[in-house]
Amino acid sequence: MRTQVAIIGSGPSGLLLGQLLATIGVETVILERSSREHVLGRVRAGVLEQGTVDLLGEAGAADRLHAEGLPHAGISLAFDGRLHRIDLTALTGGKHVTVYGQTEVTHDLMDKREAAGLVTVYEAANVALHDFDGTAPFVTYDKDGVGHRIDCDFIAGCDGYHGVSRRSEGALKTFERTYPFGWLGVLAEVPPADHELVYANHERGFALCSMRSPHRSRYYVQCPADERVEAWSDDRFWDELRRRLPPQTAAAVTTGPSFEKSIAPLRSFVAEPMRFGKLFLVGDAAHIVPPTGAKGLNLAASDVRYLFAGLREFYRERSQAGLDAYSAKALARVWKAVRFSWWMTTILHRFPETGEFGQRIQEAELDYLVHSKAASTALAENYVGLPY
Ligand code: RFL
Ligand code: PHB
Repeated sequence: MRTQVAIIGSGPSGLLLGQLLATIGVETVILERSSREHVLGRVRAGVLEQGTVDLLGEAGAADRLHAEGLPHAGISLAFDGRLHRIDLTALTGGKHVTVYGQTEVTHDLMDKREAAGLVTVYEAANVALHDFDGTAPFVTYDKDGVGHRIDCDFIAGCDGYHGVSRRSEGALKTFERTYPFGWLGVLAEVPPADHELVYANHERGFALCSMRSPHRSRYYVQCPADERVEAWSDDRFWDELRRRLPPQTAAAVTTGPSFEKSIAPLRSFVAEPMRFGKLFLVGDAAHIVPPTGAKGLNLAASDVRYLFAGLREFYRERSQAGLDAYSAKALARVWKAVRFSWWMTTILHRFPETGEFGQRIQEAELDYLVHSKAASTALAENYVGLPY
């Protein structure tokens, strides 16, 4: 088989890149290790920056997002037993974020791809990348025990943190920070405790009230990194969540049976550069941020936008300039989001090793943050998304 761009991974990065390339007539094949159902079963991000919404619109995959996405003009930080609202819209000259689940984004992009008759190979095993530092790259994989080969112009490594693309290149420099805790997340068919997201700093640990719709809530609590999800009954989760919230917010939590419960480790990670010859790393394949700043999915979208612009320039004008600039452009934005996500994580979580000094510093920082217009503006500007 031959295609123009072979895309590894059908998460949001791979699907969005494929859809954008389809709008300019560039052919793609997506190779995905898992099944369609498995990809759609993963519950992850929930907050989209305006740039991400715009890009989904450009890809022609934003009809349901526009109809069902919830625009949010603010978030609250909870500490000292009460909520402190950050007015994102007032502080950023009119910007907002949109609450819409990653699962729905993926669903919409998959539907669009299928309707256009574009090829995705699910359950592609042993995907391997070849000759991307030469002139004739190709990808091999097995499907139902039979070996296949796809020749292509370029390979887009959109296969996430555990994918094969990054591991195919030895000359990477990596930067990593792990955190001594994870997030235990629950999804339940109950109305949210607040109409906006609440990020809580509490002596028992961080908690987050989020949502997917007016009837569906997503909650998280900080837990030890080696915690087992089986140790958490629904009752234990709801009790712990309410303990970490201000009394008024705790009283507004509607409990109910959870239909998803999982633990995510927290990590900051960047691999440089993001391009090796004809191979481009995109999204989680190149970088991971802790979810505190809601940046993971949005960074994947900005990478896609830079790569799409480079590929469009190549196919339309036969110019390599955009592709040559991809890694540096993407990394400049990536590092700012890595910094913001690390900082949000640092001010909101309990760190076992920093002791009482660290705790007082956190309290001072939060107090400064909500009382200084300059400090809250810096938070708001990063939260709604830095310009591309
Ligand atoms: P994805 O979504 O991981 O998709 C990669 C796809 O590649 C496939 N794959 C392979 N395919 C073929 N061959 C191989 N060898 C392959 N290896 C892997 C995988 O099956 C998968 O389908 O990466 P992408 O597209 O770059 O998208 C990035 C986002 O998914 C990610 O940044 C966010 O979800 C991060 N993230 C969160 N971000 C937030 O903003 N808020 C959150 O609450 C949030 N929660 C999370 C998260 C990431 C998690 N991960 C990665 C474990 C919770 C979790 C658990
Ligand atoms: C979510 O709704 O899953 C979510 C929202 C905000 C975050 C992280 C996750 O910062």
